[in-house]
Amino acid sequence: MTQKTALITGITGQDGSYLAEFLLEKGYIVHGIKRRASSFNTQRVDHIYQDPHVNNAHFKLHYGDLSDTSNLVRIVQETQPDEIYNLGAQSHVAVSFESPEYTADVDGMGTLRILEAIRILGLEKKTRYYQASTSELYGLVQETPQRETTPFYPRSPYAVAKLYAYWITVNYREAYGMYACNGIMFNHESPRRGETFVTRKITRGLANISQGLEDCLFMGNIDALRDWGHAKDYVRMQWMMLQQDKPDDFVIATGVQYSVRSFLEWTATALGMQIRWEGSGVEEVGYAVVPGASREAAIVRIDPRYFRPTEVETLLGDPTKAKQKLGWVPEITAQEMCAEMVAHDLVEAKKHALLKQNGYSVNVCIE
Ligand code: NDP
Ligand code: GDR
Repeated sequence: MTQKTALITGITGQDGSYLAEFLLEKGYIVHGIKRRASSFNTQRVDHIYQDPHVNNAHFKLHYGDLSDTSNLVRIVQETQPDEIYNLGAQSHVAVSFESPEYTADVDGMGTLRILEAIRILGLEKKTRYYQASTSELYGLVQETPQRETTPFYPRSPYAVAKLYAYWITVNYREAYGMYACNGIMFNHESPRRGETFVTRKITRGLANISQGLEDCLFMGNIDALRDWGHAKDYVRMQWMMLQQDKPDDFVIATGVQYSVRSFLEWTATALGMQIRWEGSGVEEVGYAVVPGASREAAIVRIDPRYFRPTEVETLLGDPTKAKQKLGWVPEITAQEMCAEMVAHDLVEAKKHALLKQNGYSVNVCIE
């Protein structure tokens, strides 16, 4: 079998890093697009970095940006990929209300730019395309659980941009016969999750509190419900979608739903605390109950700053099609994932605490 080449946008992000590992293990040559930044931004892929001066490097990073058409065309031309995974995005829903135009450009138009690059270069029959679509498309949900046929009702600039990306992917498949697929991914997390998404904010924040590095975590809508899976399971599915005879769109989810509040409670339990809730609405406070401790400290408070202008209250996916057609089954539960994230963030918090005890200044960056 000939060696395959993949190009990943968003390789420095959570999914990009796991997908790159996965494809390298499968023997692919992996190219990734990284953004120019004023300081290093490749922490998630540094462990798989290969020196480009050594022959036969299977992992190569290219400077680029989804807002830059000529750059994308050149990279696709140079790399001649068998598979493109478009994972790059301004992926934070709350931030998309602050930067709606940028989000539309990168998440919506960026998708078009890559599809056009494939077409301009005449690679429609060679290059298979994966689009990172999202459960945020369902927004104000029209049916529960959400499946491939559930109508969309996006509730943020991010989701509206991703709606364009979803449909332009379908359109290029139908218009030009391209092998292009949407993975409608529900939330997926890991120890590599960005620090301002809710799960990581919780595991990192409570781990810091347990080590005396922070006092209190300020949260938004803790009664939001999500269907959380593990990023490792989801990148495997991204690859599986591109190995079929015919392109198709799939919901990728666990089929189980929990609240942000439950995620807070699991994390606290893993750190040896219980949370006692008192009050309601913006006045609600979560107190840490630690066995043997005389005083209960307020460790969770509500800050309306984290409420979104239009919220997605509940998401629950139905992964039946992925199970039946591709045989995909998620292997890691939300609770197991939470335990892994807590263990990771506790090690980090302990390192910081040790530095602090020894007189070094520590900045834990709270959001
Ligand atoms: P991350 O936010 O962790 O990673 C996003 C990646 O996109 C980063 O590598 C980032 O670069 C890159 N990026 C941002 N802006 C640009 C740009 N202008 N040009 C090129 N690259 C850019 O996201 P995830 O890994 O969690 O998600 C991957 C994809 O899947 C995203 O498209 C997201 O919207 C989508 N998705 C994610 C879900 C989830 O629960 N994780 C669920 C459904 C969909 P840098 O590192 O420099 O910031
Ligand atoms: P989401 O993920 O918006 O679903 O998008 P996020 O973790 O940001 O929020 C999940 C839910 O938690 C509520 N919430 C808070 N969220 C954040 N970030 N910070 C808080 O303090 C907080 N308090 C409560 C939110 O309101 C929301 O209801 C993610 C991203 O990865 C998208 O790119 C992806 O498309 C979707 O998942 C599926």
